[in-house]
Amino acid sequence: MITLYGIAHSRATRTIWALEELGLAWRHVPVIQAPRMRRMGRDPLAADAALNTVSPAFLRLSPAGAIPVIDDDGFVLGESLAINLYLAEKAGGPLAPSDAIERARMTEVSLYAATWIEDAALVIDKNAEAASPDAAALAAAAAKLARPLDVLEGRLAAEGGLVGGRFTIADVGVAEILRYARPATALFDARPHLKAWLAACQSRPAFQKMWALREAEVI
Ligand SMILES: N[C@@H](CCC(=O)N[C@@H](CS)C(=O)NCC(=O)O)C(=O)O
Repeated sequence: MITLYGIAHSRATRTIWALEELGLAWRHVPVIQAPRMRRMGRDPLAADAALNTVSPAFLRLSPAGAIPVIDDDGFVLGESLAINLYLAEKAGGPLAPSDAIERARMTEVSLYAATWIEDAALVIDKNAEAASPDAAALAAAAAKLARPLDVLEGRLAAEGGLVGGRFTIADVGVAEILRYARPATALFDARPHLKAWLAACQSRPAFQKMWALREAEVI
């Protein structure tokens, strides 16, 4: 049985979505982010604090102190995109790489999204929720995203998918990274293949199930 550590208001969405896509049995241990607790005025090191990313028990499991983490019968793994690639290979089927080239392509696009897209996309996400959005930061983030989003748009237009012309585990991670940028609608209106691809990803039953779990989550 796979145990997933991490609340659904975190990058654990990627793992929950993947687990649901792959039909793997899992149980949920909702570890909360310590910074989120502090923002809510709760002390993460208090004796009665909920399990969180600075709890000694969690740090013993994962010294990185970040969620998500999985424990698959004693195999402990962090980093959401690595977790998802592992889960897909474990489950097999069309979401998994069929050979070394597909594995490399999935790794490539996952790392591309994590290193070239995620930070700027998070700026958009944070500002979308802010009482006074930072217009300069938003413009800089949109400018930084132009080339990487063009790269994905080109790949989708040419190949009909990110890897292998089909929905794979790489789509889960990349779609969840791009979700942070979604409030910047002009970025997607200018890239119709990317916009349609993200909508198709988010219409999948496994995404919807993950989203319902997240919406129902009490933090
Ligand atoms: N690259 C990591 C990032 C993990 C990460 O930053 N997780 C955040 C929540 S989304 C976290 O655990 N923050 C807790 C903390 O900073 O104490 C991944 O994709 O898994």
